[in-house]
Amino acid sequence: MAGPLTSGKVKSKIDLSKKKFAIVVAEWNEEITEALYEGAVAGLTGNGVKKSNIVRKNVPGSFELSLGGLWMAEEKKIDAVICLGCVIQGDTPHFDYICQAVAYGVTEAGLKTRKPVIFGVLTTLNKQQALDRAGGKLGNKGEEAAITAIKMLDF
Ligand code: DLZ
Repeated sequence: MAGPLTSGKVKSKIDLSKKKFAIVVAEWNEEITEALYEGAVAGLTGNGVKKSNIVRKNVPGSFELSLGGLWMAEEKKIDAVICLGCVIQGDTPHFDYICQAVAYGVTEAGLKTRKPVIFGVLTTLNKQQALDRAGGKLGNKGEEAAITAIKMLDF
């Protein structure tokens, strides 16, 4: 196996039924980000998180995940934040600027608030690569992001 367990049931010392999660979803490439969202919710509820303890917020694009993620992490009642987006490479350097900015911003949001703020952003060369990772043949990175959040709470 190339990495840690990223789907299914996670062993955890904490009572996940008491933990509150925010999922921030970018509206760009909506077909993909909605599938990531479904995967993230399944990953959380499959591990005992109550649906009523999951708050969803939308932002226009992945670039806005940094601030949306920070705002949610600053909420006292929120224990962890999952940021979901999909950036698909185009013909201009826009892709690189967005990917770098959101990776930096999501990291900053976690460090600033000292809470898990998870980078659930697909950065792909084309739409097929994104579909493969959003419930397709390579799994669902939204679910992986949810499992990562749980593991960080269990640190
Ligand atoms: C502008 C833009 C472009 C070209 N591509 C994407 C993309 O593939 N995925 C995504 O989430 N957002 C994209 N955006 C929008 C930016 O993230 C952002 O919303 C705008 O630049 C406004 O700040």
